[in-house]
Amino acid sequence: MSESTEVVIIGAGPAGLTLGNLLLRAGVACVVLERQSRSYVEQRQRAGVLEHDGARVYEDWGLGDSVLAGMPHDGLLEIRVDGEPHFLDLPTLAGGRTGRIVPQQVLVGRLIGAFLAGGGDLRFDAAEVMPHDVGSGGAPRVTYRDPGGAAYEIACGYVAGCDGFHGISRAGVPDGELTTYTYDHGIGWFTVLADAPPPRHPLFGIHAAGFAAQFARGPRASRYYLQCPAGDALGEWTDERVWAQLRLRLGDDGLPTGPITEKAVVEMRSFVVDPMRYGRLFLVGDAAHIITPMGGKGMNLAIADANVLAHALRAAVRDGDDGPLAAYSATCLKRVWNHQEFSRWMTEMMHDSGDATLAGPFRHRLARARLDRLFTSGAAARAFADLMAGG
Ligand code: RFL
Repeated sequence: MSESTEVVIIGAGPAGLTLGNLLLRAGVACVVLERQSRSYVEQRQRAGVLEHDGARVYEDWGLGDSVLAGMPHDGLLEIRVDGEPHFLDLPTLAGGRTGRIVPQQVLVGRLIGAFLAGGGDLRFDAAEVMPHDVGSGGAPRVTYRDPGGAAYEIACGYVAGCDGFHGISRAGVPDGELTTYTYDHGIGWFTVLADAPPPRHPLFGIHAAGFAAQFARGPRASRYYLQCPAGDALGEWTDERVWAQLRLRLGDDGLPTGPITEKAVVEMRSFVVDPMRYGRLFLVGDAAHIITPMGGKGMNLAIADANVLAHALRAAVRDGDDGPLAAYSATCLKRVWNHQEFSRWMTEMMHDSGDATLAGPFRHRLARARLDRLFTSGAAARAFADLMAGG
């Protein structure tokens, strides 16, 4: 079956769904193709904080009510060093720029609801999705099969590759067109989701046994992170060991527990492609870059990219102005590298200040000084809060 539209969006994660909603608002026709089912994407639990700049994207496009209603604002951040609490009042330090506590699956569910309510064309269970002829001078089209096996072809002006790190969009770009930057942070993280009461405030634990953290994922669930040796296997982490290490590293003998619903090893790796474009294919979110979860920037970068691309596509399609599209990659990469630097800076501070055997005595002292500066220098704390809010 042959069809046509202005923009085909591959992937219905935060990047693709944000872009789809913004294009709908901008009056630019688009089709979103997602290989998974609706219930699968609505249950995929990952990030949990929408930074101030991310929330502004939805407010600026008139989606604040449908996407953000009832989502609590962030407030204090607790950093517990050897069991001793330190608090940073992020919204006050950032001059009133507050983020929102928004579990990623809730955001995705609301974006799907808003897109469909606005008449958006979103096709789940799309198999064998493949972009064609996206290079300069080509006439792009995207092919796929529906769940019944019927073949579709959609001719379009532009393709947005919003299909995550393992997607097909970036993989189809000819060798030599993109420069890739990768960095292995040399540590491991083990993450656990549990139906256990969330902390009063997002909580980071600095301890000689290693870094740990606990964040709310809704009113009755928590996500935990535990530093572990790079390459650690899941089997090494029994439930008993998880809770014992969390109690130790978070300095809380009475830490409430609950049924563990997910365990995973997180790759502490960074990756960036430059440019985030090949001809009429634009890479958005994790398809173009991944960042460690430290600082909570992955989902927020995806939303920021989608916003830049929506503005640029509106200018190109409605006003015939290709300037913003030409600047898309450079505009996004400025923020991407700023956040990569912040995430790396924070990773060093949070890990090296804990386990001195890994960092060595000199780096351990440096990291303690960096941490101390956050608690004693207003200027340092304000810079930190500014970056947490979006930079
Ligand atoms: P996504 O969310 O991976 O969505 C990509 C979508 O594309 C679909 N897809 C395809 N569709 C059609 N055809 C194909 N061939 C396709 N291949 C893939 C997929 O099914 C999917 O629906 O990418 P997007 O939209 O760029 O969003 C990025 C974010 O999901 C990601 O950056 C964050 O989740 C990262 N992340 C965190 N980010 C934060 O901001 N704060 C956090 O605290 C945070 N914690 C995390 C995280 C990621 C984690 N994992 C599992 C990678 C914690 C974890 C454990």
